[in-house]
Amino acid sequence: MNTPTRADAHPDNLISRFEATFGAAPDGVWAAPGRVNLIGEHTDYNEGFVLPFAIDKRATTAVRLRDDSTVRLLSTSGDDGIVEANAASLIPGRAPGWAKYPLGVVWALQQRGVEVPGFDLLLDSDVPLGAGLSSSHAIECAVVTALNELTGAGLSAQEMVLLTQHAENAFVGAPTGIMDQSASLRGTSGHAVFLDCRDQSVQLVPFEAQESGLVLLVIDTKVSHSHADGGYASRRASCELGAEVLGVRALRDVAVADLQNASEVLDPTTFRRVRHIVTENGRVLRTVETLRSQGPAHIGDLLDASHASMRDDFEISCPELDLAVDTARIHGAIGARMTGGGFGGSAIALTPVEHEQDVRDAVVRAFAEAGFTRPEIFTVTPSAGAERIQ
Ligand code: GAF
Repeated sequence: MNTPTRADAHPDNLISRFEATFGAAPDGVWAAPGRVNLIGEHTDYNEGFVLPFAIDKRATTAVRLRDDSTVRLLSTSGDDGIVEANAASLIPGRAPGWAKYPLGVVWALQQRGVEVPGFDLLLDSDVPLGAGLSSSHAIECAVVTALNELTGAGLSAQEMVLLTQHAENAFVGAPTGIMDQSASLRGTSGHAVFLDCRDQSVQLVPFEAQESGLVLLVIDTKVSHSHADGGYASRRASCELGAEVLGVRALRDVAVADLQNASEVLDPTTFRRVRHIVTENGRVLRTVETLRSQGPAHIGDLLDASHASMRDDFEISCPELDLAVDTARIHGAIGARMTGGGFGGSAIALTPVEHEQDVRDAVVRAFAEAGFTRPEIFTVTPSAGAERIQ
C-alpha cells in the first residue's frame, strides 16, 4: 500500500491516491469547509445568535463502502498511517487522534438507528489544525455528508448539524455548540450564515468584503487550543449557572435591561460571563443590520467591542490574540477580534486593501519583538458549504 504525502494529495489527485492505497476507486469525494466567525462568540450554546461563514479551506474525503464492518482511515498529513477500527464496536472516548472525528460520526449515525457498514476513507485537509478555524468539524461535516448519501440515511442539513454536535459532545468529549457545523453544512459562497441557535433558522447575509475594498485577514497565532480542555467547559458551566440563578431557560432570554438586576444576584465572575453573552447577542443583531443597510465597511466598531468583551468579561483571549488585534488596528484594520472558542487560535482583521501589507508586516514584526512564534496570516472569503465534488 502507498502512503500518500501532503504534496501529492491535492483533491484532484485524491481518487488516484485512494486507488493506489485501497486498491479500488472510491464511491465519491465529499468536501466540507472550516469557518471563521464574524461575530457572536460562545452565544451558540446559550441559544443566541452567531454570524460565521464557510471559508475557502476545506477537508476533502474520498470514501468507499465495504462489505464488512472494517473502517480504514488514512490522512495525507501526519505519519499515523492507516488507522483501523470496527464500525460495530465503537466506544466513546476511545478513538485515537484525528480518527475520533470520522468514527464519532459513524457512532452518532448508529445512535440514530442508521446502519453504517465499514468503509475506506482518505482525508486531505487544508484547514489549519488547532487554529480555531474548525478543522475537526470540517472533517466531521465531510464524513457525515458522504455517509448520509452512501447509506441513504436521508438526513437534512439541520439534522446533520445536530448529529455532528452529538458526535463532538458524546464521542469526542468536547462540549461545543452548533455554530461550526452550521457554517460548514449550511454556508454558501459570498454569504455569512446568520443563525438563530434556538430554532436553527438561517438567514444568508451577503458579505463581499472585496466589493467594499476590504479583505478579511486571518491571523493564526499558532497558540494551539482544544475545546476538550477545561476552559471552554468552564465558560459553558458559568453560563448555565447564570441562567439558572436568573431563572431563564438560556442566557438568550436575558436583556440588557436585566443586567443591573443580574449584577446584584450573581457573583462578579458569573456576572461578567453573562454580560458578555447578553451584549454579544446584541452586537450580532447590529452587525447583521449594519451589513444589510451599510455594508462591511461599517462593522469595525462592533468587531472591536466584541473582542474587548471576550478579553475583559469572558476572559478567553490570550496575549498573542490581543497583540494581533491591537497591532492590526493600529496599522489600518477597521475592526479586529479573536474568532472561535478562544484560549489561542486565530484573530480576524477587517482591513482596507491598501493597508493589507502594512498590517501583515506589523503583526509579524510585533510577534517577533514579543518573542512569540511567527503567526500565519492569510485572507478568507465566504465559500460553498459541504458538498459532493466528484
Ligand atoms: C467553538 C465551538 F465549537 C462552537 O460551538 C462555539 O461555541 C465557539 O467555539 C465559540 O463561539 O468553535
